[in-house]
Amino acid sequence: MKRRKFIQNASLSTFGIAVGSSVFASEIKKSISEVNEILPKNAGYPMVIATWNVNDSTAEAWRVLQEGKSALDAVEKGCMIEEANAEGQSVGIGGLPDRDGNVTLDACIMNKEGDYGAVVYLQNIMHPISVARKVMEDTTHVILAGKGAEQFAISEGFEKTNLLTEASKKAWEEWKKTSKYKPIINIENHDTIGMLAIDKNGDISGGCTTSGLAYKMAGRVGDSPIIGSGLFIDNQVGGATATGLGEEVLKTVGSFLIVELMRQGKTPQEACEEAIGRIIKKNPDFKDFQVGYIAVNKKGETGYYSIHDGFWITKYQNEKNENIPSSFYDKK
Ligand code: SD4
Repeated sequence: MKRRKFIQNASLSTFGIAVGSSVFASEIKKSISEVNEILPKNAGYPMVIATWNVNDSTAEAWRVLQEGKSALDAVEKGCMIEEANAEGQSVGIGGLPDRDGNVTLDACIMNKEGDYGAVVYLQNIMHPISVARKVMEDTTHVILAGKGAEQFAISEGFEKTNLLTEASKKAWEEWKKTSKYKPIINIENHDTIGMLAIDKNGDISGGCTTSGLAYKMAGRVGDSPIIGSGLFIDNQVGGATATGLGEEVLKTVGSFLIVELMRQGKTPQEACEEAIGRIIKKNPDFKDFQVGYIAVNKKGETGYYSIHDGFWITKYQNEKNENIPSSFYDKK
């Protein structure tokens, strides 16, 4: 019925254009809105999904997508919100330092062409995600580390910033009293930000940014900036990103695994569950650490899964910016 009405209106509109009448112009508008009604709703994109409860980040990415910009722009801008949030102690400024008191940041970004850029062990720069993008777009390399990454950032106009806030310094001084290294599960319900977006053209990009594990050894690099581990995008298939104990994600190349499982026909949810399953199989001691994955396929269908309770994701899709608790393996 609707389709017939649309066809009638469409032919009226064609005539309207010919005679230039405003009555017929309004018919054109009506017809366009009816086309939109007929086309499948919930195509799944544009959309953004991120690890943890980061509504401001997903809202920013969504805003960028609504401007018609690329998924790459969206994930960069979305990640930057958390990097600049001094209250968050696991990303960007305010991140908890390594055991020597230095805040060192890891980040990477991937675009729809499968290009990749990353910075590891970057100090004194607030937006590692943007430096990673510059590495991808303006150099012939894919990863820059430490001092070299910092020098590159400064040469690109990034400002030097002290990333160790009073709160993080205090927490580190408290930790030093025992100096016991133990990964903290679901730190303050907010952790590494991994973000995946699909723009209006259906193209996928992703970003991942973190200060890594609190009180890590100096020089330690986690999964977040490493292609295939903390993040992987294949624009033909989908994308995945990780949070949690990076060593375990690295050993199972988790994000690449998830994308390959989706390529073989698994849903994003099934793929995330299998990637967590691989970690569990290797680790009888899985009770002591957390890993969480999120994934999206080309249709905008999503999946998320973690080892333990407490992992949340934020999804902005179909005009709704939602925090959703992830399902998890360890039901106790
Ligand atoms: C890392 N995966 O450096 C990151 C940090 C993280 O829980 O997500 N911590 O291992």
